[in-house]
Amino acid sequence: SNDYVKMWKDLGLDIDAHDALLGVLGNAYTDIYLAQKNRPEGMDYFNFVMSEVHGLRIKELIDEKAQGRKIIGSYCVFVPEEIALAANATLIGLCSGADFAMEEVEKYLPRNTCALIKSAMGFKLGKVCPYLEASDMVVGENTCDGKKKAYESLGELMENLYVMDLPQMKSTQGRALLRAEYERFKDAVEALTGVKIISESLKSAIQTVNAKRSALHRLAKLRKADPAPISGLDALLANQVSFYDNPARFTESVNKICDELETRIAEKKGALPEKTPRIIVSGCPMAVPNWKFPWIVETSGGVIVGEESCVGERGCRNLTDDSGESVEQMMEAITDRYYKVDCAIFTPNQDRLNHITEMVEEYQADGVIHYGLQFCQPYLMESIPVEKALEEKDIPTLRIETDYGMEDVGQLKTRVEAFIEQL
Ligand code: BJ8
Repeated sequence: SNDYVKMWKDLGLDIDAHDALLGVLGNAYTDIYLAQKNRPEGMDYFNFVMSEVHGLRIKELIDEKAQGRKIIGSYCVFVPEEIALAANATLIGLCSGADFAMEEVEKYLPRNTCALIKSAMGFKLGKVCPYLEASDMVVGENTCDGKKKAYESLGELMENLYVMDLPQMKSTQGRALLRAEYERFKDAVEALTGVKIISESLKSAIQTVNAKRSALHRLAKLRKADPAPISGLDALLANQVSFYDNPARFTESVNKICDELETRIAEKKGALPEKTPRIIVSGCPMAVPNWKFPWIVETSGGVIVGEESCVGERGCRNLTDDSGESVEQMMEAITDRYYKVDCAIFTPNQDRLNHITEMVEEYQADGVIHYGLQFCQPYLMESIPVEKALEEKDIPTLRIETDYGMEDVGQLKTRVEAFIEQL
C-alpha cells in the first residue's frame, strides 16, 4: 500500500531495490511454502506474517518507536532478549538469508566470506532491510573471525553499532567474561532507553521469553510422531519468525498450531507420509529467506524432524531460571542460560556432539545431514568430528557445503536423494 511505501521511504530504504527483494521473497514463499501439501491450518498465521513481513510488523515497530520504545537489532542468539525487554526495548533478529548487492559487498569483504555475513552487509549497502533501518541500536558480537572483522566495516556504515565480546572457551574466565559483557550490555540498553531494569521487569521479561521458547519446545516435541505432523520447512519458519514477531502473539500462535498438531497425531495425519525417512539437519543457522536446503530435502524423499541450529534447538532449547529475587540473581541466571549455547565458535565443543546424538534418538531420526555454509570455518571444521561421532554410533551422516545461490541445487538434490535412498 501507499502507506507502506511512505514508511519505507521514511526509513531510508531504496524503494526499487526493496521492491525487487520483496518480489523474490514472495515468489520463493509461493514456490516453496504454499506449494506444500497437508499443511496445518495454523500455518495461515505464518502465511500472514510473511505476507506482511516488511509491512504490518514494521508498522508496529514504528508505532512502538513513536511511543518512545527502542528497537534493538541483533545477529546472534547470544544477545539476550530478556535484557532488552526488561528495559522496555524490542529485540529483533536481523535475518541474513539472501544474497543482495553482492558487487558492492565485495568492495568491503573478501569473496571467500560466508553467505550469512555477506548478506548482512548486502542488506545494509543495498538499503533493503526495514528492520535494520528501524533499529535504534544494532548489536554485533565477536563470534567467528568473519563476523568479528565484518562488524568493523559495518560499523563504518552505521552510527549505532554496539559490539559485544564473547568467550571462546567454557571456563571460569569464559563465564566471567560473558557475565561482564551482559552487565555492560544491560548498561548500554538502559542508557539507550532511559529505563532502569528492576527485578520485576527482568522477571517478567524472562517469563515472556521462556514462554516463547516453551512454545517452540512443544512444537519440537510433537515432531517425534510418525508421520511427522508438520514439515521441517514449516517448523523452520516458526523458528525464523520467532526472531522478529511480537513475542506474546507468537507464543499464542505457536501454541494454537500445537493444539492442532496434537489432533493430527491422534488421527495419524502427517505433513508427509508415514515411514518417510527422518532427517536431523545440523549446522549453520538458516535465516529468512534461506529455505533452499530444507526444500531440497523435503522434495527428495525425506522429512526434517529437527534442526540442531541457532534457528532451531541450539537457539531455544534452554530456558532461563526465573526464580531469582534480585536483578543480580537473574543476571546470573541469564548468564547461565546463554553460556550453554553450544556454538561452534567454542573450543572444545563436546556438548554439541552430544546434543546431535541425543536429537537423533529423541526424534527417531534415520540420518543426519550436516549443513555448512561455504567458508564457515567453525562449522565446516566441526562437521568432521560430528561425522565421526555419529559414525561411531552407526548413524548415517552426510556433510554438505553450500551457499545462498541456486547453481548447486541439482547437484545437492542428487546427493541428498542418494543419501535418503540408502536409509
Ligand atoms: S551462536 S551459530 S548465531 S555465531 S555461518 S557467520 S559462524 S562463518 S552464525 Fe551464529 Fe551466534 Fe554461533 Fe549461533 Fe560465522 Fe559460520 Fe558465517 Fe555463522
